Amino acid sequence: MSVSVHPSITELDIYLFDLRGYLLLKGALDEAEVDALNAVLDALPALLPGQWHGNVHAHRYGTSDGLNLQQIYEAGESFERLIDHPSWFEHVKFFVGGEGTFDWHHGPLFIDENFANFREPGGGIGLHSGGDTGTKRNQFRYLNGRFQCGQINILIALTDIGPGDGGTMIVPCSHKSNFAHPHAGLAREAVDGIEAATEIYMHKGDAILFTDTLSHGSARRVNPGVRRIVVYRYGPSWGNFRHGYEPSPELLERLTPQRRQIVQPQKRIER
Ligand SMILES: O=C(O)CCC(=O)C(=O)O
Repeated sequence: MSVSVHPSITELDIYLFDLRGYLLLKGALDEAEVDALNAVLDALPALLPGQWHGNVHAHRYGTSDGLNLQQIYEAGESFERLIDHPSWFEHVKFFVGGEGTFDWHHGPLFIDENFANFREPGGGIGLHSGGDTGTKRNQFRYLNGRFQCGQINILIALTDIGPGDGGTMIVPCSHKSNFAHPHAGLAREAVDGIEAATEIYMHKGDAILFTDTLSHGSARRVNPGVRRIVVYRYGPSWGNFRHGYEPSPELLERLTPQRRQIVQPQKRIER
């Protein structure tokens, strides 16, 4: 069976994603959308890791990566719209793939993690992932004429990210690497100066679409102020939550059918 290619996905998108493991989606969100997302974040109380505000959970991965607000799609309609945003939805569906196969048993996609991240001066995250591990959960795969990737990330800038701001860094093509980068490791806390890694500068509203297999991390933020990003991670509909969260009944109630299916692909079986 041949796979359908949505008209918004160009031959160049396919070529570059396959080659480099990522696409930069310039202006994925417009100014009004970015302002609305920032307004929601501004209105939230300051939270410490482990605290909840409604159905949003404050969390950290390490010591330097900054605060994450997990389950951020619970924070309001402007975050709900990101679930199937037209700037990336068809691309994500295409690269996760699975159309017409058992992978689509419960629909095309599932979001296993979604969060806003606040990166303060001094913060960063070390280089992680890479094709060498063969990890199935986030694998990059192109087989028999179709993409079948385990995890596609959408990382959206909510602030401008330029030199000194602690931009996302990637090693282009490393989703196909057979060897671990000798300088990889979260213990390094930032990717600055690591051979072959490039920093991606973004205007607020730009997004990076990337296979999670790609070696990635961020530069250390040295400028004053806080970098804000949002990350939604998509995989096949049979996936499970990275951290064991559940969508709230209120969220499920107010979502459109398409969004509800991405947030909770499998219907609960009543006894
Ligand atoms: O903070 C960043 O720019 C990188 C985010 C990251 O490492 C991830 O999403 O896994």
